[in-house]
Amino acid sequence: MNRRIILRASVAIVSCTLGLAILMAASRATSESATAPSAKSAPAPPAAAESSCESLSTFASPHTTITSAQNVAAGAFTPPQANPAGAQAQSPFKGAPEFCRVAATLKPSHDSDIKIEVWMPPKASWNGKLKSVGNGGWAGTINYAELANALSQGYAAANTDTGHTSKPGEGPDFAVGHPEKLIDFSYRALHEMTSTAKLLVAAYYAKNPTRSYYAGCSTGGRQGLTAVQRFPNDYDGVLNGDPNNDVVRVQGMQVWTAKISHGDPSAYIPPEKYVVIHQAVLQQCDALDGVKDGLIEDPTRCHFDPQVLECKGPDAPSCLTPAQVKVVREIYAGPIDERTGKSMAPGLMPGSELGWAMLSGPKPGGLPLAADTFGTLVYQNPHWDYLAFDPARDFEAARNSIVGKMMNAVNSDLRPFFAHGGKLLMYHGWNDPAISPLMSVQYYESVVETVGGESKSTGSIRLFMLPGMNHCRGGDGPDTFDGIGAVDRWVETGKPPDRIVASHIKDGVADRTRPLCPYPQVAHYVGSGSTDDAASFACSTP
Ligand SMILES: [Ca+2]
Repeated sequence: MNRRIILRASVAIVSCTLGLAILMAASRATSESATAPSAKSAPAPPAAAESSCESLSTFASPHTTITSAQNVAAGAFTPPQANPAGAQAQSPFKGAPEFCRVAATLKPSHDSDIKIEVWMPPKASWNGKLKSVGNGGWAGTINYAELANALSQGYAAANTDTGHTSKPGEGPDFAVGHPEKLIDFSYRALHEMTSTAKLLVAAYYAKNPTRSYYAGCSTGGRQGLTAVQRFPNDYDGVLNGDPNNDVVRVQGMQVWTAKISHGDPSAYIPPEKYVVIHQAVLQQCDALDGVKDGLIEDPTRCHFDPQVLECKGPDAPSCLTPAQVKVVREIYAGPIDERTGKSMAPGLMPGSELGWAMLSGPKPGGLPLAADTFGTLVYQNPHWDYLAFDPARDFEAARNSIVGKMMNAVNSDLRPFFAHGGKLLMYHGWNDPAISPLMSVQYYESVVETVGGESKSTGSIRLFMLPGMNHCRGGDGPDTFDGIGAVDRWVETGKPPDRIVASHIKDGVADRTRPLCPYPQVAHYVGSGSTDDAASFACSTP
């Protein structure tokens, strides 16, 4: 696996000079954005009359080229072959209504090549609002599935490939020698897309969108937090899940977790043992919340010590060797500076064990993304070896690199976004095996502190933690909820969501519902009624 990563990284051969050029572009971009005036796109003067879809092919705007504008009949859209198989498998297109599909290319810099699509339902079925959707991984494709979902919800919808074209699994090689493309990926493409989408909506309907929302998870979560931090006037409401916004610490934790799992063969934990560890965790912590249901409502109260699983005799499938016990402890604890003992980033939570193959399994799917961040972007070294990862040295290097200076979105001062009524609804799965859920907790708490305490923040930002949910979706916990609906009601009424009902879907049927509660509240069983029914639970502070 190590060899595989080195081979992948070797595609990108970057000289030190080139790296310096990227760094300089990064710092220039950062300072430009810091001093730039409010990014609010001037309200477009709507056209006097609605436009036909085809007439949008002559739509004119600076550095914008419309490549296609045509009506698509209900259910008739077929995504291109290049779209990730997962998006096609969901088949959200068959139920999509007819729409006007506009594709455009934006070139805000000489090296930009930002593809965007804006999908607009007929005026009679349009809810009057724009919903932008985010991407995953290194992006590089249009997220057709989420465009179709937004369309089916009544929104005009927008998405961008973030300025480069990638096949699934490709890393950040697009950025090598192309600092402007890394700026586009980091924050510019989404902002440019948003401005252009608003103009296209105004031209098509002869009416500005009454509200503009954004929804995204993982990389999409980073994109959403980037928007509220850098371009606070772009959106009225943002739905933000499992964000990779602190790329330095998230991907540092990922690389480090893979290193401790694979560096010492005697400490490697066969995936069959994940179940053993998970069962031991549940045995100790499931009932702490008053309901034995396979879910840990508040894993921060679960202080599981894997010592209880240490083999009494030789290694066996049902126990852990002392070296494995140590690795399990470290996975929960997260990376530390080995010299000072200082925590560099939070680890994974008790309850997440069934997903540990993501970083600790034989072919950790989450590792290439993180390893490319360090190998290609931080060190520009095709021979960079994740097994030599040193938290103290490598977190610092990442923070001082283009990753920290340009991709990171950790500014906790959201007052400009809140000042115009912007609402930020964050969520994170407690069982996320890729991005520590405590990253969202820490960012949320930093915003609360920065804006002056909970009384100042509670009307503008809320965090909902999902017990038993994996990365963005899936897992034993309820993971299906109307997040954008909650954002919309919040923006329209000014009343923040006090609970959101989520469902666990099995074979197309909801077999369990549970309220999600605004952090730090958790759901408590009221003592009567089905424990699979949200009505039997109340939100309260522990
Ligand atoms: Ca429980």
